[in-house]
Amino acid sequence: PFLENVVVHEKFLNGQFDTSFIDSTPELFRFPERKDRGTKLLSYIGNVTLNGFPGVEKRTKPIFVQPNKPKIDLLTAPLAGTKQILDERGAAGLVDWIKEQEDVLLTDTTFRDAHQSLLATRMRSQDMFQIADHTARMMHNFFSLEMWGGATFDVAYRFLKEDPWARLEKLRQQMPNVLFQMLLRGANAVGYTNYPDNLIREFIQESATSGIDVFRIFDSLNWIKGMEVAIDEVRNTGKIAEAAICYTGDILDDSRAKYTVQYYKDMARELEAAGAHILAIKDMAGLLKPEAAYRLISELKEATSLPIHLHSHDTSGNGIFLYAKAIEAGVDIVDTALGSMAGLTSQPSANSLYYATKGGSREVRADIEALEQLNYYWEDVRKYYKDFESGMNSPHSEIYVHEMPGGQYSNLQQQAKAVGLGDRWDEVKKMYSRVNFMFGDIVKVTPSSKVVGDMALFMVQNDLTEDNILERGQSIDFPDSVIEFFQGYLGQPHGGFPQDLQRVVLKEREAITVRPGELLAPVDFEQLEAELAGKIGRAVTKKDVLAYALYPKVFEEYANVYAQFGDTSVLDTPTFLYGLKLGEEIEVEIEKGKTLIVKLVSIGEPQHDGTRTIYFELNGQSRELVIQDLT
Ligand code: 3PY
Ligand code: ZN
Repeated sequence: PFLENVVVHEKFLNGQFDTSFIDSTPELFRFPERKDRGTKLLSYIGNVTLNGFPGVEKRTKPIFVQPNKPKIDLLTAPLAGTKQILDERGAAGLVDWIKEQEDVLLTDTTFRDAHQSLLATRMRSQDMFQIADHTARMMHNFFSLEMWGGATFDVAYRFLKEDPWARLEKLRQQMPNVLFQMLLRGANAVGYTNYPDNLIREFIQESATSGIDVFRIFDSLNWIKGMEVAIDEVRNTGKIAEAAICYTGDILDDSRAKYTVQYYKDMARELEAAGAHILAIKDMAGLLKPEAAYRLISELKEATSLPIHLHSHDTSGNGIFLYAKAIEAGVDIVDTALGSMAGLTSQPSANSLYYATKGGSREVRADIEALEQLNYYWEDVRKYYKDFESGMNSPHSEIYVHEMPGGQYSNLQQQAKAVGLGDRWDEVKKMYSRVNFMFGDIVKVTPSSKVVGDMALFMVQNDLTEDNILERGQSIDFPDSVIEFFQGYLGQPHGGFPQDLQRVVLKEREAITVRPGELLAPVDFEQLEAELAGKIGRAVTKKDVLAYALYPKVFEEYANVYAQFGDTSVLDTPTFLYGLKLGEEIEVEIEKGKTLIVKLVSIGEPQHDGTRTIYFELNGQSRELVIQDLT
């Protein structure tokens, strides 16, 4: 508009103007190349077609069936559910309501832990959006949907190049009736290290405003101090603080004297005193044996008046039996996944549990027909992510030995492959168990489990054993996460650190014993916003700033990729992971009512500079793009 006004200006037309400033400042006229959304998407598709997607074997795009969606009426609003109970009666009212229920309530983890545990957290928002309207109608009687937090926040930015906040907000619009639940790692939020208190508080506020109702809060060492700030802030938002005990060891094994029933009862009482609305038993690795569950839940019911919510993983194959015993002992809510996303390192199947409790004194509340139909959808979608499957295809009772969390199994395996230890995976698993005992038998859940995993990889890579570590470790630089752990930056483990190993790892560094949040300077959000805006050259939102504060590098990288390719979350998953086949045409809805039709016409020969020209049609018009061939 400025230039258009200039050229029609009277003085300009009469030649009465002076352009010396313009002539002497050419830098003002170097505009960044502004690419439209269509071109950016073509550029992404061209790149992934030529160069593949990290972690996906490069091959011709497989033929996938269109995921089978239930044929139901989506025009009728979903029935009211637990979300309305919370909104109408508040947190305390919801807790009373839970206690009044006779049958067993379910939390569905399909949108979070199930794919974190089976598919290295790679499930894209698009696949959730496609089924969310159905889910709201067909699972309206669930207690909650665990659909955010844990590793999904980080992985969304890091690997999927999409915004987890946008996932939350859109799902919230699509599913207004069932409580949304997230996993929050206490003082580690959704990251791998302790953060300043004000960042934890802001993150919780923003999550609550964006749609989270139930915050499952845990500390990776069961250190209550690491959970207090989060519990307090969740209470400030009026949402539900579900505080978790992380279950480790084996209460039935007298030789594992560190984690006894008494230990868990004491912890439950402390969590109740700290303000928990619900008590979660977070059995992140699936170590809780059926008889142990019966005993633990019976005793916890005596120790506190809180409703009990059990989370487990089916790695051993004992999940349904374990839940049956927990139900007998009076558990209020259990976590399940839809059948085709359940089992093994994921949660036990809701569908199976429904039948397992049928005819008993406490049945599971679910509409089995609906669950079976939704199953088909996820069965088809899961095939997209085949390359991220862990390869585990039968129950592993060895979980009782290595104690690796379900959410870690497929992720650590990817990490092992990435450092060239893919074929020594068995050794890594054994080492994982040894490292646990070297560390003093600790709770292993993110991020403490990551420290154990990093150390196990490091020891296998460097041929270290528990016998030579103290001696050889003197001259070795340990992984950063291991150093941070022994410095006390993840908090204090029950029973303290093994001092010999701590000395070897830390060398001249000091360890702390206070809560890291007491030492960390508060985040200056304004300064961070300015810094980020400078880096990415666009207006930033509060959500961006929070993500940047949590993971500066990951967020910056995401923002750069976004600037280059635009919003790739709108692509269907096969295209996102494999690109297009020659002659293939797809439709991409870039916003409501705005669809692009993209066709890959041909791929040119490689040029001497390593590029190729890719010929597309975009809405019927020819488009050529020069893309670097990195293969
Ligand atoms: C996470 O913290 O991501 C977990 O799922 C821990 O079990
Ligand atoms: Zn889990």
